[in-house]
Amino acid sequence: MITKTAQELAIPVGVTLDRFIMHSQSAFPYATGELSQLLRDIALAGKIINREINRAGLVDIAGGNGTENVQGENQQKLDIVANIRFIRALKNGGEVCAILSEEDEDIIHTGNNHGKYVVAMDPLDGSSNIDVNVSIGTVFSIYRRVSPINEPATKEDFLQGGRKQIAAGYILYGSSTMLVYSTGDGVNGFTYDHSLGEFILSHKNICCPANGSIYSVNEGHYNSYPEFVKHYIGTCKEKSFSARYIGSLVGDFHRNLLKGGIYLYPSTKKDPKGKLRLLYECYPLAFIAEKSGGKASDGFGPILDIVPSSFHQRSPIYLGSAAMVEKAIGS
Ligand code: AFP
Repeated sequence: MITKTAQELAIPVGVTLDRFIMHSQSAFPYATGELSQLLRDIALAGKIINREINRAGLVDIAGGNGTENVQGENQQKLDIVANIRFIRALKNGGEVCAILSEEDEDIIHTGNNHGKYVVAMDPLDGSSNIDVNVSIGTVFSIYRRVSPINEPATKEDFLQGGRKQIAAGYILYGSSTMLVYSTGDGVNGFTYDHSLGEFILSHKNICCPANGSIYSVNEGHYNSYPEFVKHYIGTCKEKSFSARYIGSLVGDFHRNLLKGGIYLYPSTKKDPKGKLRLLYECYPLAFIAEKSGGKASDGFGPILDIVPSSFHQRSPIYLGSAAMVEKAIGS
C-alpha cells in the first residue's frame, strides 16, 4: 500500500489575502490597521463584482445602459453596477473619506470625514469587452489625505501626484480572477478561489522581466501615431515580436507584467493627450510597473512624475518591461 504524507493527503490551501495583509501589517509597529482594512474592502468589492460578471449572461446586467459617463462614453450596466459596489464597500468600510471614480465627474464624499484615505478608481475597465466574455478589470490607487482630518476631503487630496500613492493595484476578471497590489514594497498577486471565497497568494513578489517580446498596441490607429511610435512598432515587427492586444488595459498589462512586454497607448489625432486617464489608469499601473522593476513613461518622462491638474486628465502611456519602454521612447 502506498502511504501518503499529510501534505499529500490534504494539500495546504496557501496564504489567504487576509493573513498576508495581517503579516505585512505586523512589520510596521505603528500601523493602525486602517490601510489593511481598506485593502480588504477593495477585495470584498472585487469578489462581489466577480460574482456579478459571472452571472452577467444569465441576468439582465450585460449590455449598454443607454447612458454616458463623464467622459462621454457609453456606460455598460456592469460599469454602473461595479461603481455602486465599490462605493458602497468603501463607504461601509469607513477608512476612506472620498472617492474619485471614472464614472462620476466630481469626487464622492463617503460621509466618513474621519477616514485617512482617498481612493481613485476605474471600477470596471475594458467595458467594450463585457458583452463578449473577454477579460476586464478594476484599477485602484490609494492616497493618504492631505486635507485636515474630520473635514470634507478636497481636490488636493486627489491631485497629489503619482509618487504620493501609498498603495495601488488591480483586479483582473479573466480566466481566473486575480488581485494584484503593492503597498510600495514589492508586488504580490492573489488568485480567487471560488470554493473558499478567498483570494490566495499565488504570485509572490512579482518581478517584471527586464525585456520581452510582446507588444500591445491598437494598430488600427497606426497612421495617427507619432513617428517615434511608428518606428518602434516597425522594430517590433522586424524582430517578429508577438502582437497581443485585447483592449482591456488590465489584461494587456498583466500579461506583459508576467511574461515581459510593452503596452502602448500613444497620443493620436483623435486623442492628442492620449486616451487613458492619469489618476485611475496610468498612475496605479505605473506604480505596479515600477515596484516590480518595470517602467512607465508618457514619452517624455516617468508617468509618476506628472503633476496632475484635473481629475479626469489623460496621458499617453508606454508601460511594461524596462528595456522595451526605454527603447520605445528612445531614451
Ligand atoms: P473602455 O473601458 O471604454 O472599453 O476603454 C478601455 C481602455 O481604457 C483600456 O482598458 C484599453 O486598453 C483601451 O481603452 C482601449 O482603447 P482602444 O479601443 O482605442 O484600443
